[in-house]
Amino acid sequence: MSVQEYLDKHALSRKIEDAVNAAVRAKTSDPVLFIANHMKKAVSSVITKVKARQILDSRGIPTVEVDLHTNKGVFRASVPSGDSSGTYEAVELRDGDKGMYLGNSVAKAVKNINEKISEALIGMDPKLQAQIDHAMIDLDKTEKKNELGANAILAVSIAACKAGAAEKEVPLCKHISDLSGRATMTLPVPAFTVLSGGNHASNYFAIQEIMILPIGAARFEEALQWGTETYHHLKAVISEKHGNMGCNVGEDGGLAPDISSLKEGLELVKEAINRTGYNDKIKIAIDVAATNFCIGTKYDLDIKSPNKSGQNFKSADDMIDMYKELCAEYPILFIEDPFDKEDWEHTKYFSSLGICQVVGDDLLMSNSTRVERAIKESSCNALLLKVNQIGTVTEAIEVVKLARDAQWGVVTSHRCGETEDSFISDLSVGLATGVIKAGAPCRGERTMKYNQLLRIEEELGDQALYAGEDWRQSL
Ligand code: 2PG
Ligand code: MG
Repeated sequence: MSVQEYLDKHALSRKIEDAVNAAVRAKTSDPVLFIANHMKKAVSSVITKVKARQILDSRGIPTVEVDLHTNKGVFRASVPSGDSSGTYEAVELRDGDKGMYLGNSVAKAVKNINEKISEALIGMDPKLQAQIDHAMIDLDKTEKKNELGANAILAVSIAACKAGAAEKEVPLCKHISDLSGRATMTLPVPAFTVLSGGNHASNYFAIQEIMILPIGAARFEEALQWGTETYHHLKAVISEKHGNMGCNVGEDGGLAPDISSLKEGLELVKEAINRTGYNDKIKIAIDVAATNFCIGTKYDLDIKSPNKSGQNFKSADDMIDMYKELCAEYPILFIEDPFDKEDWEHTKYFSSLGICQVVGDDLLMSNSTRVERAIKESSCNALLLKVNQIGTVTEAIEVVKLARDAQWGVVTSHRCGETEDSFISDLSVGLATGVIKAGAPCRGERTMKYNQLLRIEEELGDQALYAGEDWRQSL
C-alpha cells in the first residue's frame, strides 16, 4: 500500500485537519494536548483484549481478577465470594483439586475468560453492557452459569462496566445510573458491621452481625466519621467488659467478643453510641443469618458454645417474641434473615407485623424467581443485593428493578470474602439503593468501599444527596 493509499484508507488528513481546526476554534492554551484528546475521542470504542488471572480474596481463598483492554485503557475487576452458597445462586466455578488451595483454585474460570469469553467479546462496544452480558449468558447456556462460572462472567461484566463509563467519560456510578434508567443518584447510608459472630467470627456468638446506620448524618462523609467513632468507642466498651481479647475482629472487621445473647450485643452497641453523643441519629440493624443455627425447626443460639446448656433452643415463635422485645427496646431499622432460608411462613408473619424492615438474603439469594415469589407472598420487604449471586451487572439491575417496583428497600452488600474492588460503591450510588453493607470501618477490603463513596460524594458535589432518613428510598 502506498503512503497516499494509507492516508486515504484511514481518512487521516481530514481527521488531523478537523482536530487542528477544533483547537484553533477553542483557542486553547495547550493545543497539542487538545489535539491529542480530540483524536482520542475519535478512536473506536471496542474491547481489544480480555485477560484474567487468579488472585486471593480477603480470606486467603483464590478468586478471579480480569483486565479488560479497550482503546481507552485497561479496566480491572475482581469478584468476591461468600459463606453461603445455595441451590439458587449462580455457580462459583472452583477446580476442586484438593492439592491446589485445598480445592479452591479457579484456574478453570480463568481459562474460560482467557479463551471462550475473550473470543466472544473482542470487538464489542463496552458501552453496550446488556449486549456484553447477554453474549456471555448465551455462551454459557446454563441457568446458573455452571459452564463458564459466575465468577468468570461477573469479573468480565464489571470490568466492561468500568470500561463503558470511561468511554462515555462519566463517573462509573453515572454510567450505572444511565444503564438502569434511573434519574437520581444517592449516596447510601452505610450499615457498618460493628459486632461479628456466626460463621464470620470464632467467638461463641451465633448471630452473624450487628450493624449501625448513621441515618441522621447530613452527608456520607459525616456518616463515615460517626460510624468510625462509634466503632472505636465500642472497642473501648468491649475492652472494659471482656478484656482486649474481645476486640479481635471477624471476617468483615466487626469486633468479636464472646457474648451469649443478642441483647448483650445490643447493649454494648448502645453504650458505644451513647458515648459518641450522636444517640438517636445512629440506628441499628441485625443480620441474624438464622439458617446457620437452625436445627430442624429449632434455633440453637448456643450452637457455637462448647458449654451448651440445652436451654437456648428456640422455636420460631420464641424467635418472634425475642425480635419483638428487642425492636421495642432498641432502634432497630432492619433484621436480615430472621429465620431459616426455607422458612417462608415465619418470615412472612414477622414482616406482616411491620415492626422493622425485613431483609431477605439467604431467603432470596438475589435470585429473581425467589424475589418474585417473596413479592407475591409478601414474605419480606427488602432485598439484599449480592452481585456475585447473580453473575452480571445487567441482571443485578433487573433484580433491583423488581424490588423497587414492589416498593421494597434494597441493601447493596459485600461478601465475607472481599477483594480490593470497590465496584459495589458505585453500584449503590448509581442504583440509589439507599443502604450499603460493606463491613466494619476497618480492614482494607472494607474501607476500600467506604473510601470510594467519599470520592464519589466529592466528585458529585452538589448533585450528591445522602439518603439519610430516606434510607429505604423506595417509599
Ligand atoms: C451476609 C454476607 C455479608 P456472606 O450474610 O450478608 O456479611 O455474608 O458473604 O458470608 O454470605
Ligand atoms: Mg446476610
